Amino acid sequence: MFGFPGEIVECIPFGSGHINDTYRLACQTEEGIKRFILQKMNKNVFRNPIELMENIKGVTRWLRRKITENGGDGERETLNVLETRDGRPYYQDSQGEFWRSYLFIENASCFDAVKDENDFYQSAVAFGHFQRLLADYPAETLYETIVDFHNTPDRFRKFQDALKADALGRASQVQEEIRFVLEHEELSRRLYDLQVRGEIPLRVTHNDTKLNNIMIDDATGKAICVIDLDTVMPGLSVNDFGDSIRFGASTGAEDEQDLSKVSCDLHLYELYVKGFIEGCGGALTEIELDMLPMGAILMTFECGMRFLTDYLEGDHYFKIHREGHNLDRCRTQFKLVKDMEEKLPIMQGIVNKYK
Ligand code: ADP
Ligand code: GN1
Ligand code: MG
Repeated sequence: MFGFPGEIVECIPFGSGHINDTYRLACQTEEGIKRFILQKMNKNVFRNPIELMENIKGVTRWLRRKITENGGDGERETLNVLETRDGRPYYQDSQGEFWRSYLFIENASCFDAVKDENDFYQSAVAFGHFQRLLADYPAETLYETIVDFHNTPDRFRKFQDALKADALGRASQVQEEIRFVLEHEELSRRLYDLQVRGEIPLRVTHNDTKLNNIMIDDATGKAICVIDLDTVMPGLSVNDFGDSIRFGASTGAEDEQDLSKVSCDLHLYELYVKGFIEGCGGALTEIELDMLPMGAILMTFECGMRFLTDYLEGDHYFKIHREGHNLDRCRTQFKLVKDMEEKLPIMQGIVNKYK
């Protein structure tokens, strides 16, 4: 097991991630309470947890070194992996499940929606900066933890497979959503084609840049730590940008049932554009900058398509908390895509202001 200090006095489910089972653990030690995150990794999603933890160990070691060199706090500004008593970064239980543990980042919070717009701006700077810190990371040493994770045309094919199989007979009730996906086939290839032609660079990116994957310091309001490093792999900066817009610049929750509440807030979008470009520190190429709005549209489209695929397949990828949850999530994403398609010229104008 992990080398937790003292006596474990509390272990409660924690956070609102869709993938792993997360717990907050408290240990009573002589110096007082010490807290940790304990996570059961989702083995349905992550087929090779050992490789995954190799990635996280490598990336966090790299980040800790850079953070400390820049005068930061390496225990708070990146994840710190706890080792087991026999020196491994994971623990495999008798059922074959893989667990890991991190130092709990105290006096900081994760948000499921933007409460203070400065938090959103700060998260943009931090996600951009994260990419900059990893710009010279040896990308060839990273395992691909989920193959074709943001390969949108491949996601499209997987959607078509799910539709063909229609395992639960749900397709007939979601014809409008299915039509929406099919109408967007050509668009779904836009970024992929640029990448294949080498017109847009592969970088080491986070690939899951939701607002609740960043911790905001309670005292200073600064985004201090990028978390959820399961999908750090070579990817596109515009996708990191786009995923943050998808989640954080929406006026409604990802699973809002009243679609009239869902649209892209252009003020929040602008704050994020400004922060992300600053955080990337001039590293983005002209084409990447021009493609930022397309990243927002495509990440939202891809995510909606993934929710719909999971709905058709019987909800075994994303955790659901009610009947039809993935369908509700899919609908908010498609509503956002429609809204952003209409706002595209304005979104491009905003990027031009800051590039
Ligand atoms: P998932 O992949 O399921 O989203 P995350 O790694 O994002 O899992 O963790 C889920 C939640 O747990 C986060 O949104 C955050 O609230 C909390 N969390 C994760 N790691 C830490 C940490 N080191 N310190 C404090 N809270 C954390
Ligand atoms: C998942 O793990 P979490 O909840 O931060 C998913 C993302 C989706 C997101 C949708 C590994 O993110 O790709 O965009 O849900 N993560 C994985 O909310 O599939
Ligand atoms: Mg998460």
